[in-house]
Amino acid sequence: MTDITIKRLNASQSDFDSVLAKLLAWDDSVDHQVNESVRHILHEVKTRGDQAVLEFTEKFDRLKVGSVAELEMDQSRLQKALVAIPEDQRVALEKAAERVRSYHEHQNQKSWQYEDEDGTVLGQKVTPLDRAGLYVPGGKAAYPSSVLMNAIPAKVAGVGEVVMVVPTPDGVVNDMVLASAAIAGVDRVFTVGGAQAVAALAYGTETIPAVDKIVGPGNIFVATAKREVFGTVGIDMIAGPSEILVICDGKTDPDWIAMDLFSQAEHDEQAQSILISPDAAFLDAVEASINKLLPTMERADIIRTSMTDRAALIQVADLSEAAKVSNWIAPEHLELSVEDPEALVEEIRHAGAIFMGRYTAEALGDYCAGPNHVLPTSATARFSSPLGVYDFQKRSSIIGFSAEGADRMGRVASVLARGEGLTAHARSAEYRIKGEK
Ligand code: HSO
Ligand code: ZN
Repeated sequence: MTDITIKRLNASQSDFDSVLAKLLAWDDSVDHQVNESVRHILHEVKTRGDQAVLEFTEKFDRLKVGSVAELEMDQSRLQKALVAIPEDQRVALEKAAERVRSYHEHQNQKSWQYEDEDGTVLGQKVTPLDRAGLYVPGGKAAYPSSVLMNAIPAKVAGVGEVVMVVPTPDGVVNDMVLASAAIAGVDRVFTVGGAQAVAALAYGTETIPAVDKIVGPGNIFVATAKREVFGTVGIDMIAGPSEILVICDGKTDPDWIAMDLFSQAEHDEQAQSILISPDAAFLDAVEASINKLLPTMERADIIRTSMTDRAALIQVADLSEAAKVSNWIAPEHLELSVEDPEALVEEIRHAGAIFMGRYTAEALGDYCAGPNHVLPTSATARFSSPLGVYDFQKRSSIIGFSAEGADRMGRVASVLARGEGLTAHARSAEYRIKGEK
């Protein structure tokens, strides 16, 4: 196996910004053929419901059944999956679910209200969504951990019904995925995938109920379909490839860091792994570890492509400069593999999840630390947050005027309404001003 040469950058080089910007860019161009075929599928499912779902499932997943009801896996089937998987997997899923649940319980939002001096009550009422749809990819991209990460916050939020869709090409079912659905408390599961599943969740069919929001990752067809149905329903995000950024002071075992970089690189060829350190000799040591460990990896081919195309070893003057570069990248995952992570985290402004200290491998966060592993990618951590309970709840404003309040604020509203030329608004407010008619 030939060694990989990883791009080496120095924050002091004159073209650093442009070289890094080029490295961070990834191909997210819209494919018109995909767009067209997704639009066709959405239209068919919207207008022909179950029948279209059956036809597309036969065409794309080679699964022929007489009715969509036959594509539903009931709770007893999920329970069967739970006993079919190896005991250690069931125990690990249950442990992970428990931690994810208790973490997300801390996120639960509460309704609140207050009363001002004239007895007017103002507040905010928090309500969970009635129904959420969870897309789970099929085949090798099916992650049971993602079922937990998407479904548990929805259940903790109090969502009335969580409906999961998962493709089962040729009828091959992933028991670990179904077992995760059972543990997470998913209410209904349909073995439908692709844009047709997104369409069914967005518009509803005779058998598959329409949901209010669709979450979960998927291939280009699923992502395009989610983009198209946004507005009819809510969506979580359109996730880009996985990313990891490690800031290391040079005192962590280079093998640990190499493996942490691999852990995201192995997701797919477009994943991005970056190491920043003030210690040039340490960057060399990690590169040597990478080439020593690569041949031992099951997914060596994916890691090789990902790291050759998109990885970087960046030398900086000190940890403060590392934090600056990291804030510019706004990574999905950020490991602070340093002596004093508490001090460094003060300087971090943009990251999906921050992993503190040498022992906190990002992989633990992917499975069982508790926080969500659905995180903002492609620098969207500048303005967005991990998937959470708040994504499955919405807020209504509460306004309750007393007679005094209606009098006082009615005068303000009246002036503004007349200024806008909206007489009905003005008079509606004026009716409630004492002594006016
Ligand atoms: N690192 C992925 C999540 C995942 N990892 C699932 C393993 N399984 C995106 O944050
Ligand atoms: Zn991962």
